[in-house]
Amino acid sequence: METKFIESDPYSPIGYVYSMSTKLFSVNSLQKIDVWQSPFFGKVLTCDGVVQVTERDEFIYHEMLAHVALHSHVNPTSVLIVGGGDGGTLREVLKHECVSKVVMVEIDPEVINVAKQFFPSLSCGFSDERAQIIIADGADYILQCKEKFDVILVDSTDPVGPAISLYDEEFFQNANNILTEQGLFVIQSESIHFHLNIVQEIQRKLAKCFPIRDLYTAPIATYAGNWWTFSIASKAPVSRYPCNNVIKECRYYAEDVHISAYLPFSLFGKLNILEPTFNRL
Ligand code: AG3
Repeated sequence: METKFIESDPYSPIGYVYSMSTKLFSVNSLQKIDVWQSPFFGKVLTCDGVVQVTERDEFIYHEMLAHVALHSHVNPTSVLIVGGGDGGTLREVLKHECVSKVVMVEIDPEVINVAKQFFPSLSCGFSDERAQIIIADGADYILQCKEKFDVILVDSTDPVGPAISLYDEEFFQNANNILTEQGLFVIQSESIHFHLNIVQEIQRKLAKCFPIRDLYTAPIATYAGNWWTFSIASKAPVSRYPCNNVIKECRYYAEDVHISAYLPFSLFGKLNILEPTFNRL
């Protein structure tokens, strides 16, 4: 029997309606987590009524979150993922043989359990010996952390509930403090169409903590606003071009995708987003 799911996205002026075959699972933890079966999207994970992952298109988001930074560092060996409990970002990071250690800090253990049970194609990296999974608040973890990372990836929900602190200037500064000298930081930063104020704000806050920053995008059909952005920052100069041969095991990410994902320079002024400081050559 078909059932309708109406998305209730706190920052979007529209709400998508999905035809789902059935609801497979539901649990209340730090947030309300639901797993749905859709005839078109496969399994769908929602948190507090907002779509986080669909089996059909999650690869675009996860590949783009992970691989741009990992190809902008000459030799990334250590990676910290903040959030990312479904495992999709971890799966992508582990494709890089140079990466010898990945720490994933997820605040909600139920997301990990649900991923293990319903999304084996995302959670496949949890058993990798390079991966260390920690259940903690990412903002607290980063504040107390004594080790340094080459890449930090923030894979969170929209800036609501426990995720709000991951979008603070203080969090960006604390992340900067635990990056190696050539380290890179990436955070999913919402859409240009529906969340321009959030994009502008994230870039402004990043500019206070990092001398080098930029903004790249990916088309994501299942996140309302679709013209999705990722904010990337570094302490040391970085180019918009990949600095090593790009990995081949991707369905969306590729060298030309990496280069063309960056927002065209002339749009920063038109959209009132701070000018980027990545090297454009
Ligand atoms: N994290 C970003 C979800 C953003 C969804 N927002 C929305 N639909 N308005 C997804 C986590 C996947 N690992």
